[in-house]
Amino acid sequence: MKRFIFLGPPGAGKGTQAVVVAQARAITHVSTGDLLRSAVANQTDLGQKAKAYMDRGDLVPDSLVLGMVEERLAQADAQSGWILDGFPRNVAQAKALDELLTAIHQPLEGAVNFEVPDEILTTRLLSRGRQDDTEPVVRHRLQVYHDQTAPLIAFYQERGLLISIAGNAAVDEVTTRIEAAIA
Ligand code: B4P
Repeated sequence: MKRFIFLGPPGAGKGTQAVVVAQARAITHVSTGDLLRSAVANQTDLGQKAKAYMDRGDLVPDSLVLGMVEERLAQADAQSGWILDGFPRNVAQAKALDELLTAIHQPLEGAVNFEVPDEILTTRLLSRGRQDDTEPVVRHRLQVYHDQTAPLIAFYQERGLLISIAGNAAVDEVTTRIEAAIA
């Protein structure tokens, strides 16, 4: 398999694992969170629009995120495979991704879903200390996850693409579990 999405709550380890798995498979890691943070740091038009949403722990509007992903997947390094880390994050994004992948003839092969209890997520995020990792913002991001992103578990299960991974273990152990599940 060479085209995946990594799904899961904030702090589940999607980004941590996506770096390792993408490198091992020589495919491209596409993190919408990283792309948005870089747009904010560079003060692009997109970054200026996205910043307030990210600071509050809200999802950035679909119209901004979709264009960014479409542009990224058109680049040369994405043609041999990819992991989409943190995208899609709601059903509208998932449907738009389906349409895009059909149009570019690159079907999705697996949706790796990280399962980690909320209390562990909060501890991990507060110790990471990114600008949007304050206690009230983390609480809000978890709520947004449960309301908007968790429905994607059923969405991908219905399509026969869901691969669930218990993510509450050491980083190396989680990598081993993913590699075994997607081998
Ligand atoms: P993201 O950048 O996607 O951030 P995240 O969900 O917090 O991180 P992740 O799950 O990747 O956790 P990580 O590996 O870093 O999103 C940030 C914001 O961007 C969103 O709130 C939103 O505003 C916006 N955004 C992004 N995508 C969007 C989209 N598609 N639509 C709309 N808005 C979007 O791990 C977290 C911590 O845990 C790290 O410190 C790590 O070292 C540690 N850790 C990882 N694995 C561990 C393990 N096994 N054991 C112990 N610690 C571990």
